[in-house]
Amino acid sequence: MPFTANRQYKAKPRLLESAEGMYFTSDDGRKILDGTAGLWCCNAGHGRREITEAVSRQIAKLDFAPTFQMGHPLPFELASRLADIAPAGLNKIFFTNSGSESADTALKIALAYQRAIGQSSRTRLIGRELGYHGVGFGGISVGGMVNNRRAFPLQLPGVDHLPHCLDIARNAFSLGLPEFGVEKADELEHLVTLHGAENIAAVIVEPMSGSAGVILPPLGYLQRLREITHKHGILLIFDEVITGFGRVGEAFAAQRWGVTPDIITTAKGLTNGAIPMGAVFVDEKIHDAFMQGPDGIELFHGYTYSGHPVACAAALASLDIYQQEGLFNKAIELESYWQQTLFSLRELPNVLDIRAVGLVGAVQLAPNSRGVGQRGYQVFEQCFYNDLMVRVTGDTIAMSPPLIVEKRHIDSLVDKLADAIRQAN
Ligand code: PXG
Repeated sequence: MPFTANRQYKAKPRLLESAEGMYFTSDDGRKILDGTAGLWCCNAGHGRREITEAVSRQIAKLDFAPTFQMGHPLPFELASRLADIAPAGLNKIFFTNSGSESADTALKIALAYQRAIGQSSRTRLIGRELGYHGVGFGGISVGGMVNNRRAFPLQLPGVDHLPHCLDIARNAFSLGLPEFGVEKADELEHLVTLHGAENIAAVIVEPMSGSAGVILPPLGYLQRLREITHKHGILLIFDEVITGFGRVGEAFAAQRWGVTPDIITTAKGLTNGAIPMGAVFVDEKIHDAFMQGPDGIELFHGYTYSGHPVACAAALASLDIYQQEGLFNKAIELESYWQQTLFSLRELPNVLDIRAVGLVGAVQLAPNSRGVGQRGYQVFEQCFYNDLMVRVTGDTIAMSPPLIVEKRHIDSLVDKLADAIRQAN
């Protein structure tokens, strides 16, 4: 099982059998409030009939079509729909099947682009401590979650990392983006001095770290990264696998926080989690650089299932729902209620920090004497038995409810979580 303590799980399994709207149903018939949109992906909630029908129509009409030197209409239609909601300029799209594939695809495009424009010495990639970019070798190399790297010492060479932005000492209980830490972006200048700008291809960061426990970008931080990357001819990649499709408001975090990168990686919410699919959004200038050389294959990269017809159908139906229901505005509309309600947990025992933006939140707990992660796991398990799904990473409980969430669900979520925190020891 992925990222699971297999033996613990098998001793005490947790099984989900169906899902509808804001709720899963477990094998023992309990309705479990989905506080995490599955794994940050079911942004329009579960069991959406429009997606089911689109998928079923498509699989009957064209179940598969090769996309190597061949095409079918749906990826083109989807790419143009996605370009319409993307930040200006990021209108060329490459389809993958997951966030991990999107991250590796983006890194490969960055390297190949630098070569294509005659900057072949630009081979270094810069990630960030505590970053998560999936589990491919590229992703774990630029990623910075130590447990995901430790057992796999053979990684990409020439990678370096910026410092992470978690600073509880200065920023605990910030409402929205934290005030302190913009200077963490200046570390990029140090890496440029150390390695030479002419050797650096790209910087990849999540605009907001999700997996590491919801680490928010300090005010001005993303702008500063953009300025420094521009100044030195380094591509900036935003990994929006979690933040894309409305999670922090607007379609992308790039728009919410007013910083346009050169490449955006996505997956998850692209199909509302219903069918695996990812998409890499690339600035037109990058695409155009590949179209200059001799006639032939411009990018030696792609997957059997790139632009899979059934996945495209799921994505198109998801986009329809997002747009018809105004779901990209929901995280902004509910942000202040979400923040205030979550912050009511502030006085509970062992709460070290609460972070919340858009419809994402985290409660960081103090570790107990049994070790790091023990209290967090206890709260996660207790939430599940309180009929609430949350995520746990270390001692941080992370939440990202579907964007169809209503105030009454937020109240219920916070009550159940409060109860689990009170019970933990
Ligand atoms: N980039 C980011 C920013 C992610 O959050 C990936 C890439 C990889 O996506 P795939 O589709 O290859 O898993 C992710 C995935 C969690 C959690 O609760 C987060 C992810 C996946 C599963 C659990 O922290 N993020």
